[in-house]
Amino acid sequence: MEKLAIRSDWSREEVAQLYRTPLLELIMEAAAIHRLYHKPGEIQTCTLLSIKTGGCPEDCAYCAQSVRYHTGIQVHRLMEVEEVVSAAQKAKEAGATRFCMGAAWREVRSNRDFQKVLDMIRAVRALGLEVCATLGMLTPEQAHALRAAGLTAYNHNLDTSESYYSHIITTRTYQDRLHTLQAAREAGLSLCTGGILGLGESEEDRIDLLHTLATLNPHPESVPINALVPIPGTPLEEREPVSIWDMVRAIATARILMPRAKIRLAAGRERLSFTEQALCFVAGANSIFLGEKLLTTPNSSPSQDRELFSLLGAKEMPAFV
Ligand code: SAM
Ligand code: DTB
Ligand code: SF4
Repeated sequence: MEKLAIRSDWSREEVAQLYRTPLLELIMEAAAIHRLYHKPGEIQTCTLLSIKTGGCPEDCAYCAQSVRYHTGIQVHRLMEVEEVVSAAQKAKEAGATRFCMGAAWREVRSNRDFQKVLDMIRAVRALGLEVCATLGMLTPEQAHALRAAGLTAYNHNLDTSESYYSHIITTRTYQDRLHTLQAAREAGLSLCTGGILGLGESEEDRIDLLHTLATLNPHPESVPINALVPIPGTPLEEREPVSIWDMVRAIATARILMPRAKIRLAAGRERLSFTEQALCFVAGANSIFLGEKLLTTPNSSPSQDRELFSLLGAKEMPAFV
């Protein structure tokens, strides 16, 4: 198999056809493409830290941190720079190469808080880690300031299709999301953007989401595929868990459409067996969140992940690949 040109001109029909390829064939094609563009066996390890938790004015129906739902989480104001640096140092010692800071904001509003986040970025970057942040909507000026402080990537998920979006979030639009992605890209930040499966979306919605991601030009540097973690108290608390086969199908399709991207097996990994996770890696996933916690919910434990890496002979991808 030869490397083909990376395409951002996928038609909706091509994406749909690919998505509906018989699963075994799809996985094998994805694995072949994966080998061409990535070192098989290398997995990126990112650690998340919620630097500002809860109290968010948005109404994202899946989220533990929206002020609209009674989820019982512990609200926490913006952390101090020293606390964040110490968490990043621990993450580095545990083997993480990227540190992702998440804030439950609709957008960055306070200049004082923003300056503090810039200080966090400078300090974490100085540890030799890649730094990612997810702070809600950004203006072009804020995006430039983040870049100047040394931010590697900006996470801003599209979550689902444009047409299903208003069933999940009413306080902002899909276009708002795309504008922030554009601001981040124009400032020279790598984009980390993906979605959540299991919100109640249809197959068509999943195809639409993958089509939107794969027609971003250039492709996102990383694409998190989250499985909904149902949060008691949110409108989606009773959603059926997404099947492993749907996860694998979405991962394999994303791998084929966006060969160079890191595809992250993100939230929801905790409930997958080693065998199921291995299948996701074979299908093209090559990034995970490492650490006890995601933002507010538990993640697979680091000791289990060490066992998984050892079993698979997997290695951490070095920073700044
Ligand atoms: N407030 C910022 C925003 O919305 O962009 C950043 C933080 S937000 C919690 C980051 C992402 O986490 C969301 O876009 C969503 O994709 C994912 N997420 C949040 N809650 C989730 C859940 N319960 N299950 C799966 N993914 C979730
Ligand atoms: C992403 O795509 N998933 C992460 C990260 N980017 C910010 C967040 C997952 C959150 C899961 C629910 C929680 O822990 O609150
Ligand atoms: Fe707020 Fe982000 Fe949660 Fe939406 S996903 S409620 S914007 S923290």
